[in-house]
Amino acid sequence: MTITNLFAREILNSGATCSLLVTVLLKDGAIGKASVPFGVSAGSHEAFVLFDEDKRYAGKGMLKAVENVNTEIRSALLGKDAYDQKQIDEKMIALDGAQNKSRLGANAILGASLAVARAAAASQKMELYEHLKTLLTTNYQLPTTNYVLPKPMIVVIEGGKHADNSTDFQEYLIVPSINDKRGLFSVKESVRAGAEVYLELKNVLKERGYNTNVGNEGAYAPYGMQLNSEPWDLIMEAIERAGYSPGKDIMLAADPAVSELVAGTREGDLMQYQLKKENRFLKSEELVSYFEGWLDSYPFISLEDILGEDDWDNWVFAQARLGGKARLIGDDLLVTNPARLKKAIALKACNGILIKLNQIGTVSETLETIAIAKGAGFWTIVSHRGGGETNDTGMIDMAVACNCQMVKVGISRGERVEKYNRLMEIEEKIAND
Ligand code: 2PG
Ligand code: MG
Repeated sequence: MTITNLFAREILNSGATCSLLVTVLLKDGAIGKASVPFGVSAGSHEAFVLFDEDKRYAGKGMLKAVENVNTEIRSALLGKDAYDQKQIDEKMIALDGAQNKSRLGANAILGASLAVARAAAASQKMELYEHLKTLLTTNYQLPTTNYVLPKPMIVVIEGGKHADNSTDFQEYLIVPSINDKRGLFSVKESVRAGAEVYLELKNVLKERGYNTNVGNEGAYAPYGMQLNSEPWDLIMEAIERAGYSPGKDIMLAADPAVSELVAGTREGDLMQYQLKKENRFLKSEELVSYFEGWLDSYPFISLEDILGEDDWDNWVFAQARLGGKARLIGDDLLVTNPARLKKAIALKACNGILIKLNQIGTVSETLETIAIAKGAGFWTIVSHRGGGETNDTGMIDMAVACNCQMVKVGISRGERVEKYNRLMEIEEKIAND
């Protein structure tokens, strides 16, 4: 079905800076709209987000990206078949020409890519997740299977770059019902369990004298936390007080995001990580032992970015040492990039991948990365972004289409709850089909 119009405009994101909203029109009248997020602790190997870098919005305007959609991308895509997502995306990749999409901006390209997918779904009277599932099975040769909905992976305490003077590490997460082999927990029940723990955690924090203001991702960002491991004890208490059993009903996960803590090379070539709260520097191997201590003390299912984005040798060491105790997830390490993922598979550097559409910049490449990850037995976890999120819920449809294990999203703030509300809506739609 032919694309007859395509245009973008600047919108606000959750961080009071900008994103862009792309609209695509098809010959049969179908419309698709999409907006894209970006991260505040973005990895340096991610696809390029084109900001205006002028006086407007503290440099984070997106008028240049809007202009690129309205001129070059528009001319390239008018008249093209919206059902052929691969051709659409390849066209934009070639048009950009740069390896990291820095000429037109991955924000411009992904906005157009996702809007085309939505328009194609609407034209076929399909839900976005149904259309994406068809693309996955036809273009990437994955067998068609029944839907297995992703579990919520909920950020409940945040620190690092996402908050002021909280913890050194970025995210403390809970995962309701991941051990639920008998399928007793629906998405709705998992969301409810997560929200009840989150609400109880507020009481636990207040009793300890901490504030309960929320950070970028809707998690609590308690000011002045002294120890980086303290949140785990508070979360365990909240799980029990909410009437759930840690390790059974609800598991833990962490994203320390330590690429943000790299403090140079103090001794020879060895990388050092700085834990300001604990007033010390750790070498990679010491950091792995540090996190092993967490795994031995609390019921974890996964640890994300426990080493720097280029600390490959130590990822291999960590995977060999910790891989049997929890999944190791690469975010800044892999940046949803098929080439980096293939390297990690070959090296056995981790066994899970965080998926963010804007890290790679097209729908097709995201599907490709997920297909490769699934082929290697990696967990796939589709994630929100911490900097500028929008109300777009495409990430949820992507996770559903590909039977990803989890979706990582905070459970308060409008742009986050929109994602869980979409997941609950999809659960109902699938049950009624
Ligand atoms: C992460 C993300 C999302 P940001 O590191 O996983 O939680 O943060 O979007 O800021 O990179
Ligand atoms: Mg991360």
